[in-house]
Amino acid sequence: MTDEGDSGDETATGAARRLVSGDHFSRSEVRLALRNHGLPLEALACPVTPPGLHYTLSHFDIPLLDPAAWRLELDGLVARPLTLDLPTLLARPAVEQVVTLECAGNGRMLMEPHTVSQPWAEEAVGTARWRGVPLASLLEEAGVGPEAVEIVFSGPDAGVQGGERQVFRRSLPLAIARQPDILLAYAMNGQPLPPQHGAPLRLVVPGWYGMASVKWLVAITAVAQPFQGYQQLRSYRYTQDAADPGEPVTLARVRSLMIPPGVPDFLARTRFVQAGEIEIHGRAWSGAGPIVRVDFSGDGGVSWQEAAVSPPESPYAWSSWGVRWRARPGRYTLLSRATDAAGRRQPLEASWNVQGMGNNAVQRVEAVVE
Ligand SMILES: Nc1nc2c(c(=O)[nH]1)N[C@H]1C(S)=C(S)[C@@H](COP(=O)(O)O)O[C@H]1N2
Ligand SMILES: [Mo]
Repeated sequence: MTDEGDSGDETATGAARRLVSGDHFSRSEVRLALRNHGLPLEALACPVTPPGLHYTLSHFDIPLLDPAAWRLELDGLVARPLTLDLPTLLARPAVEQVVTLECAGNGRMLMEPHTVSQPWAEEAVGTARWRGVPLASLLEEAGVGPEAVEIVFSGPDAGVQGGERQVFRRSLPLAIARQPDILLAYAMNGQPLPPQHGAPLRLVVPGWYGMASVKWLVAITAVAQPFQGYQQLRSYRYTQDAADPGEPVTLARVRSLMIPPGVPDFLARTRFVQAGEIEIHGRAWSGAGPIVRVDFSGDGGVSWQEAAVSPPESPYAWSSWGVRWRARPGRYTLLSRATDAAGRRQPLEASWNVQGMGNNAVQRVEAVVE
C-alpha cells in the first residue's frame, strides 16, 4: 500500500521495505518535507492562520494555472453541463467559512513503523477563512440526474503514485456533495488563493481530512458508480497490510495541540520554561462535532486537569483552550487530550495502520522547567 509522495515504482518487497522505524529519514522523505511544510506550532496562537504558515501538501507538481484561461467543467450525469470561468464564479453569491484543515497523514512519522511518505509529526494543520461559491448551488443549477451516486473532483496535477499514472482525483457521495457548507473557494484569508493552496479554485470540504479538498479544480463530474481512482481506492485507507482493502479515510479525528511554552532548543525542540504559574494555550478540533473538553497533563499523563475551552469561530474551525500550570523545576512531558461532542477522545497511543493515517494520539511536549 502506498500513500502521498512515494516514488511509485516499488515492488512488493520494496513496499514492505518502505515501512521504517526510528529517527532516520530517507532522502525522499526529506525532499517531500522540503516541498510540503507544516504549521509552526507557535502559529496556533492565531485563530486564523497567517498567510504562508498554513500547512500545505501536494502530491505532484504545483500547477501554475493562468486564471484567465482557466475553466471549470461540470458535466457527467447532469441535465445542463456547465463551463464556468473565474469572473462568472466571482459574480455569484459568495459564502465565507472559517475552516480548520488537517492532512490525514498528520502524525505519520510518530507511528512505529511508518510508511515512507511525507513525514509529518503534528503540524499538518491550519485554519483559513475561505470564500467561494457553495458547491450545492452549482450542482442544483446543472441538475444532477437520478442515476448519479457520486461527484468526482479532478485536478490537472498529474504524476505517478503506486506505479499508477494519474491526475489527482477524489469523489464524494452525492448526499455529502449536496451539503450546503462545501465550498468552491477562490479566496483564502481575503486574498486570491496562493498557487500551493489551489489557485484559482479549490474544493473545501469542512470536517474531512485534507485529501477531500481537491485543489486546482478543473472538472466536477456526476457519475453512476462509486469512483475507483487511486486516491480513493488505494490511498487514504486505514489498512493493516497490503491485502487489506481497509476503510476509507473521511472525517478528521478529534485532536488537540498546545503552543509549546517557553523557548526551544534549536535542534531538539525541547522547551525551556521559567518556574511559576504559567498559562498553556492550544487549539482542538474534530470532524465529528465541536470540542466539548480538553484535558492537560504536566506530568506525562499521571495526572490531568481540565482546560477551559472557548467556542469556535465557526462550526468547522478549531476551538482554543487554556490552562494554568504550576511549573516546578524539573523535566516534564506535557500532554493535551481533547474530547468531541460525539464522545470521541484522543488515544494515548496511535492506532497503527500501514499508510500512517489519522494518527490523533496526544501530543507530547518535552519541557525543562528552570
Ligand atoms: N489537486 C490536488 N488536490 C489536493 C492535493 C493534491 O496533491 N492535488 N493534496 C490533498 C491533500 S493530501 C491535502 S492534505 C490538502 C492540502 O491542502 P493545502 O495544501 O491547501 O493545505 O489538499 C488536498 N488536495
Ligand atoms: Mo493530506
